[in-house]
Amino acid sequence: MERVVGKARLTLVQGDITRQKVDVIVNAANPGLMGGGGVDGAIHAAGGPAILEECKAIVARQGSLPAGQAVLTTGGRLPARYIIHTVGPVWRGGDQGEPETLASAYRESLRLAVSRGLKTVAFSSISTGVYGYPVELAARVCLQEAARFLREEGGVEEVRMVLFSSGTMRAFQQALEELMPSPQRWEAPTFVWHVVSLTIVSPTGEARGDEAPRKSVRGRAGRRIDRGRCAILRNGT
Ligand code: AR6
Repeated sequence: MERVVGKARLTLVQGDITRQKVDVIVNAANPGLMGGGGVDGAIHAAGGPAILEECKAIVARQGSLPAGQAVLTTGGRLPARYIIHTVGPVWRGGDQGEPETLASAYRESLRLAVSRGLKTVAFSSISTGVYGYPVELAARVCLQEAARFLREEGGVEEVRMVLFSSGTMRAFQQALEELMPSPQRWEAPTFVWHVVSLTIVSPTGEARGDEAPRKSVRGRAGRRIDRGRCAILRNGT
């Protein structure tokens, strides 16, 4: 599923973020940046020890990473060149600033990508696993912030949401459809209602020698059409 926003593509794919061939993938990390379970564990396992080495150096330099912020490391052995590590909020019921912190995690990750000239960015669904953020709510926050960023700030070519499970994929599809409905499709009922066909009726049917022509015929909906006139009929009426 895909939408064009500004000059960029906003895409949803179901899959494994460690296999994405993009400039940078975004990890759902924790403040200590020491790896963990979920997508964080998968990224460290697939990318190798160089990632943890850089994470340790970052923490030694600037301390632990607050929720809503983002830092960049090598992609190690991953197909992606770099990894952005961001920390999402732990869900505590929704009135502890969770939506703002989650939006900040996406925004700061995108700003970091732009500042490093990285054009294709693949995100995991931040906070919706161990951190317990309800995915239907998180999907809306994520897509709203990504769309706002692409419209108002820009600088990337693709924001790709990589959703691991079919349930997460469905939640994001629904949120995207609500936020940016797909253009009307040319399906039969729509076609009937939207296309007005010009039907020119020859009122006499065929010319039949010197036989007196009929004065009128009936249109498809039984409407009378007089000789020498044409009628515009709405399909199906
Ligand atoms: N590719 C894409 N998405 C994945 C993958 C994968 N390989 N594996 C899991 N997911 P989580 P959080 C999805 O728990 O909620 C870690 O221990 C997963 O299905 O990884 O932000 C960190 O160290 C879910 O939809 O991240 C932190 O301590 C989404 O990734 C804590 O968990 C996020 O789930 C962060 O929790």
